Amino acid sequence: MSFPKDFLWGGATAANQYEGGYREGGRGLATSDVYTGGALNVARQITYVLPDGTTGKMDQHDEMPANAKGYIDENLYYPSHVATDFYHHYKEDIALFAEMGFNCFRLSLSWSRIFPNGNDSEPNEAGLQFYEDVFDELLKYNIQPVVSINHFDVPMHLADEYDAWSDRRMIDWYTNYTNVLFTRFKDKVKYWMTFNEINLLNGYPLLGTHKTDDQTRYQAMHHMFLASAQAVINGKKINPDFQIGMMCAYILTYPETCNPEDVQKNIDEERNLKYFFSDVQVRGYYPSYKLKEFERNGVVIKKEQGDDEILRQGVVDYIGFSYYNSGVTSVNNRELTDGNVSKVVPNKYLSQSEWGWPIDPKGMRISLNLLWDRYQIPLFVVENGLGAVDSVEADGSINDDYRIEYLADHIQEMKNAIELDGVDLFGYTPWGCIDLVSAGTGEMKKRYGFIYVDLDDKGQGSLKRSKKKSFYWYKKVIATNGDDL
Ligand code: P53
Repeated sequence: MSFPKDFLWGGATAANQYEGGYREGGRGLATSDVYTGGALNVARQITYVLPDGTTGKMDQHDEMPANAKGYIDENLYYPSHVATDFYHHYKEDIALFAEMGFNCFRLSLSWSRIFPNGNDSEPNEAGLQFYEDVFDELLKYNIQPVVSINHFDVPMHLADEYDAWSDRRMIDWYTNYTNVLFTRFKDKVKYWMTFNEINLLNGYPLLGTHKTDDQTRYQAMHHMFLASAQAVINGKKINPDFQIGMMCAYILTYPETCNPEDVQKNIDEERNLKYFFSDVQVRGYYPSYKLKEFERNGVVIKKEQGDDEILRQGVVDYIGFSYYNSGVTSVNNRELTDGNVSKVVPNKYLSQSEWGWPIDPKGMRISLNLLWDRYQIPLFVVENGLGAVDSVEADGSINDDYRIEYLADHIQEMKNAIELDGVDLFGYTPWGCIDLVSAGTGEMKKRYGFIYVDLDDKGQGSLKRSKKKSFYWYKKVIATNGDDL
């Protein structure tokens, strides 16, 4: 026995990186629409306008001026607008997923496609219909949709007018949004996730707040935890069979040495980067280490009566997580290399991707075990993969053996976690199963797909789809339920 018989095999995407059609079908603007393309070591920029009409640009990690509004500069390139155009290619793409043998497909819904301003009193029917058509197309091939309710943006109106998640009213607007989804799609979607990588969200455009300080971020998080818990509670009433999960970027870190100082620092880091979020969403209450940290740092979470009860009741059914790489924690302060996401201490035992991400398949088994040991609830690897430059040969073929090797090694470690450790893992959706825009850099050339899309970093290309070597490989993996890697 390796992978269970009904194991979910598929691929994962997100609206802001894949869907496009940003002004079609009545869709409203989202914060991701004012986010320019960048590159490795070239930060993506957020464009904004001030009330006096002056425009500006800032790095994602900067604070946006309090009165600034997201702004589209016609001379700049914003990769979300067309992305890789799932909006117009969904039938073709889903047919290709079916050909690979997918029995599930992870996508995110664009909140502003359904509520153009985020808090409209009625949903936009054309937006709902688009997703209904997509779900029907998937179900036609017996592919289960796996839905991320919100992935890395918010309707721009909510960010501009209310500073998004820093405002408690967001809970009601998100609840309204999720109630509409749950009611409309109750017989078409079983697996949901409330927020993609909730542990990575900060500032504009991901969280939609103008400020990035701890007080703002954690207050916003409190609202998101409540919104997520409320969605779980409501969802279960609408369909008790729903499986509603959290989604966490599993940033595995190792202490650099056996120096207890490194080990303690690593514990702190792991709590800060990920466990705080899963502890709240899986256990239903704030962990003591975080409450102590808030006390020390003067962070005061404003709660209302009943909040604690909602958190307790709205615990998630499963943990969806992304796993790409591992990092190293060290108290030894020396020059660090830039892995594009965070400054990382190099791990001499591991090689790196072209974008500086360490490649660590064994870390997949370790991560699965750490999560399983801590929580004892079902796990779903909803992202994993290698971002790499692909070249198209003269005959049109794309020989991405590096991607096959990366994925095979990671799947082998998932198998080990199931076979050797008894971890309850029920699905795998590798990231960007069809090429899409990179979240970190906004590039097209950082590709993850089994399916190639003809588009470059400036938005030039035919959008034509073609199969890479890994397409045929993954098809065989699925056909043998993971036995033939
Ligand atoms: P890209 C950083 C670290 C771990 C996961 O990332 C991350 C990020 C953001 O860059 O995001 C997830 O495209 C995310 C996807 C994203 C994917 O990882 O930067 O859920 O939206 O595309 C890969 O190579």
